[in-house]
Amino acid sequence: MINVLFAARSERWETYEPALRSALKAAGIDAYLAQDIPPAEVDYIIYAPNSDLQDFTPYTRAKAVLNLWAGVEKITGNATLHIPLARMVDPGLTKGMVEWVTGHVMRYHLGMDAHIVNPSHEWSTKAPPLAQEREVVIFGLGALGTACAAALLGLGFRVTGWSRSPKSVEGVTCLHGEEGFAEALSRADIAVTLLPDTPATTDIFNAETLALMPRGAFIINPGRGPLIDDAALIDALDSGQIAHATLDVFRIEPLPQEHPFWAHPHVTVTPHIAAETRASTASGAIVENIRRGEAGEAYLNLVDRALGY
Ligand code: NDP
Ligand code: OXD
Repeated sequence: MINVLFAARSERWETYEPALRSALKAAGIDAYLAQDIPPAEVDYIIYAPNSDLQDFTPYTRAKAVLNLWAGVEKITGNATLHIPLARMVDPGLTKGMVEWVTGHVMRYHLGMDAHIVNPSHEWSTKAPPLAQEREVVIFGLGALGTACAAALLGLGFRVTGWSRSPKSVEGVTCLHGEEGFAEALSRADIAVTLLPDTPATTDIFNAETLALMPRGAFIINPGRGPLIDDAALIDALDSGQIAHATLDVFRIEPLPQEHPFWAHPHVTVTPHIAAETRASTASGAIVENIRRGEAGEAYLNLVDRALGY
């Protein structure tokens, strides 16, 4: 029997408890699962970075921390954590992100706003271009970015992806590293930012780099707020360099009422709802890592603490 501590916020327990129990049962793992277990008796910690648990020191027997979130920026710097940390890759989360990203790309591509809000009843017969005439660049070609790339390719868009290390994804122009960044920016009629928040990605979209995008480009950011220099984005929106931005994530969340993004005519704010971890599918991912830990196999989706993701 192993002891599995559920250390995410207690309001998540009701949803996760039955899903985790059934995934543990399906995997044939005999586990005591609870929200409160003496720290020295815990084998695995199911975690969310907004948990009250911030000091891992007393968890002397724990083998791994299994994060319910894809983003790990709030935990990678925790100096009390010395055991493996796995991030969330959940089919439900991925599907949600694909749907959200595709919807917002299509809004821009089809110019939907012009017809949804048309107070002067303008009869403009200019049809939108076909997707093949538009390039979408996905910054971050990981679990989520790659799935979004596949969906957008399926709709006919030209798709470029940018990552830290070299990648090969069928149908996608793959660029990487600093040397590929300027080219990726220059191709981005629509930019989708699915990078993690790390020291290397902070303010990566700033005055200098936004200026390298095609004039009138669109930005969709479901990644993390600090990827974008807020003031530089507002300047770029005011000058028309960037036509519109859809932002789901922010440096401070909830986005403060006085933040200029709320009132900016060329910004759409969504409240960090692009995608969420779904208990039914995420529990399978968590339990697979517990199974691996018990079998002495490598964990899936381990975080590289030095890289920060
Ligand atoms: P992954 O770790 O699978 O992918 C991250 C991608 O970013 C990889 O392609 C990686 O490159 C690339 N990358 C990282 N650092 C750099 C860098 N310095 N330069 C260039 N590329 C870099 O993450 P996911 O796809 O699962 O998630 C991405 C992010 O989405 C999460 O970190 C989180 O912040 C956000 N998110 C937001 C949600 C929301 O609701 N708004 C929901 C879930 C996640 P490489 O492939 O070479 O490693
Ligand atoms: C995540 C998120 O990181 O919801 O999973 O942003």
